Amino acid sequence: MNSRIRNQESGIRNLILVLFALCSQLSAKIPEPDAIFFGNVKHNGGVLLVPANSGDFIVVAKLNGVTIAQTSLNALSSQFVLKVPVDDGQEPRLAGMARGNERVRVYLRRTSDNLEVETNESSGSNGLLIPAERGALTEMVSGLSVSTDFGGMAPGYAPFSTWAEGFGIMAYPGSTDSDGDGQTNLQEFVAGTDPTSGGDTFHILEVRRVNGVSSIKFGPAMLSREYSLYCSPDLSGSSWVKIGTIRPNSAAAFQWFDHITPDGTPHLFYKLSVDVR
Ligand SMILES: [Ca+2]
Repeated sequence: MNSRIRNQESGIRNLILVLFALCSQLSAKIPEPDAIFFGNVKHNGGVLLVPANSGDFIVVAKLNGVTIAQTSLNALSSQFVLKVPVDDGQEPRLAGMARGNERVRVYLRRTSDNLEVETNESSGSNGLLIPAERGALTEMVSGLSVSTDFGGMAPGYAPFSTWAEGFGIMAYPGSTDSDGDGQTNLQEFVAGTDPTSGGDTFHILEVRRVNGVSSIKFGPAMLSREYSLYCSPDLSGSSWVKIGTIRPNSAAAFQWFDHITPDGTPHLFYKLSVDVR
C-alpha cells in the first residue's frame, strides 16, 4: 500500500518534472521578437537612393554606439527591412538587444569607404523608438533619409548635386523652381529636363492614332527611370488606368509607346509619370 502511494507520488513528481522540462524547452525555443522597420531610403533632396550593386549601402541600428542590427540594400532598390532584436524585459538583460521604449540610432553606411551618416529620422528624435508593447512581431513603416548626396547610383544615374552643378543651380534646394515653369528643380532632375529653361518641361510630346493603335511620344527617355503611362476616357480623375511601365534600356531624346485603343472609344486621354528607380 505504502509502496503504491510512493509510486504514485513519484509518478506525479515525474510528470511535473517532465512538464516543467517541456515548458523550459518550449520557452527556450521561442525566439526573441524583432521590431521591424521598413521603407525606402532617400538621400539628398528626398531622392530615392538607388545602389548600383547589392551591399553598396548598409542600414545600421546602434544602441549606445554598439551595432545591434544591420541590413544591406539590394541592387537597384531603395527598399530596406531592418529587424531590431528586442529583449524580453526580464533580467538578465540579453546582449545586443533593444528594450521597449528605448531608442536606437540608425545610420546609413557606404561600404566602399565606410562613410557613415546618421539618418534624419534618427538624429531628429535621438533615435527610432522601440515600442513598449513587446509583440511577437512589431512592424513599423519608417522611411529613412540622409541629407548627404551619396554617389553609388545605378548606371546612368547622375546624383542630384552633380546634375544641379551642371546647370549652375547647386545653391538652390530641390524645391526651388529656378526657371518658373511650374516644375521644381527636383522634378526636372527626375524628368531629365532643363531646370533653367522655362520652355523645357516634362510632358507627353505627341499622340498619334492610326488603325486603332495610339502611339504616345515622350522624352527624354532616361536610364534608371521608370515611366508609367495611364489612360482615361475623361478627366474626372477617378477613371485613370495604368496601361504600361517603361524602363528604357538606353537613354534617348524620345521614345514611343503603342497602346491598342479599345473599340468604340471616341477619344482617350493619356497621362505620364516618371520616377527614379
Ligand atoms: Ca522648373
